[in-house]
Amino acid sequence: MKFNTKTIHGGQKPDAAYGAVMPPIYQTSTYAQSTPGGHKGFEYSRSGNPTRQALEQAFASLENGNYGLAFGSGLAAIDAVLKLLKPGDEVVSTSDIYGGTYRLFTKIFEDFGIVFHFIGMENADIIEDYINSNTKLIWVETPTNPLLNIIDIGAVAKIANKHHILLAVDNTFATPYLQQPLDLGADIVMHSATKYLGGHSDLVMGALVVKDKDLADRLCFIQRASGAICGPQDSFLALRGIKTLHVRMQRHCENASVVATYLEQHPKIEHVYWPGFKNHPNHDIAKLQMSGFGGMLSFTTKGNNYKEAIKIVENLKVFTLAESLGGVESLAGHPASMTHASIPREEREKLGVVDSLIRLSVGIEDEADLIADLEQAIG
Ligand code: P1T
Repeated sequence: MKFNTKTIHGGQKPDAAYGAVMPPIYQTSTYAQSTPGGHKGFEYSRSGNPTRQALEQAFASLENGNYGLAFGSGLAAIDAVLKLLKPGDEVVSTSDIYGGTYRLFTKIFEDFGIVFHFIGMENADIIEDYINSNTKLIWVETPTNPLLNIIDIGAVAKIANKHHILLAVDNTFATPYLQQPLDLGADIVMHSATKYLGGHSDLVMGALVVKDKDLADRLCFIQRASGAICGPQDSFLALRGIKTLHVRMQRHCENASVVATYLEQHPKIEHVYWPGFKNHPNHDIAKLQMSGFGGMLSFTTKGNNYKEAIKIVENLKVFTLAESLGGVESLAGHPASMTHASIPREEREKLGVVDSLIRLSVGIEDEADLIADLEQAIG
């Protein structure tokens, strides 16, 4: 099945009971048993729920995996991956990552004895310098949040494979429409399904997809034992959102390209971070491993003035000033004070998350309205 058909049919068949075309919302915590253990495949909704199961199969289908798992948030999904580890284990992670991921790693899992190395991975070879016999996981986010760096998943997978280390890729920004990390050699693909997969800013959810049965069993055990699952209503909403993923992503990519090109020539703009530009440091890798450049971009204004950046995001009218991304509506954010505030200033600025950085999640509105809004806000 081609991707644009999988979004609509992947993992979904008409419901066995009445032929409902959309998986019904099985709003139940438990299931009748005829005798202890005598059930019809579901016994308790933390362990499994038919609506969630349909969604998990859809996740697996989109990412060319064999097993999908749905969680109550993206961070709950990341938390489950980290629970594969033991005290003393080491993780090599992309340095430019979502602030909440950094906070989970450094404020929770470091206390449990996991050691993290945060490094720029634009040149994958550098990863080997941080690998030792304790290294168990490489965590990659690409494109990165918020600076749209691109990491060569295939090159990192070769290193992970050579050293028998798990490779997990946060595919939130790209979505499986643009990039399929399992096909490039990753072991685990992770999503904040809150974003493009859901697509309508109406739910918070996480996803994991893997190919390997043993890994799936271990993650499934963690999902059930820790219990950070999503409910049937949200599962239904995500299934509905996924049906238009391909058409939404097409428009997100087109609009982001128009906005990036507009900002690039604006006299008040210092730099535009967007992997579609030929002079983006890893444009060639983006072109190879992604089928488009996505709907996200960031930019800085000349003079790196905090107050000016805040004025711009406050002045926007079609773009809404808000955390999050990936919905049909355009959002603007100020990473240093919002999504990445949990990264210490010094670390943040070293990465490039400076005071004048503004991040845009370009929605699927008419491009003329988006440009006019930026024009009046930037001045
Ligand atoms: O918010 P949650 O569903 O828990 O997902 C966390 C997460 C993980 N990975 C990436 C790349 C993310 O962007 C996020 C969440 N990000 C935002 C809320 C944001 O505005 O950047």
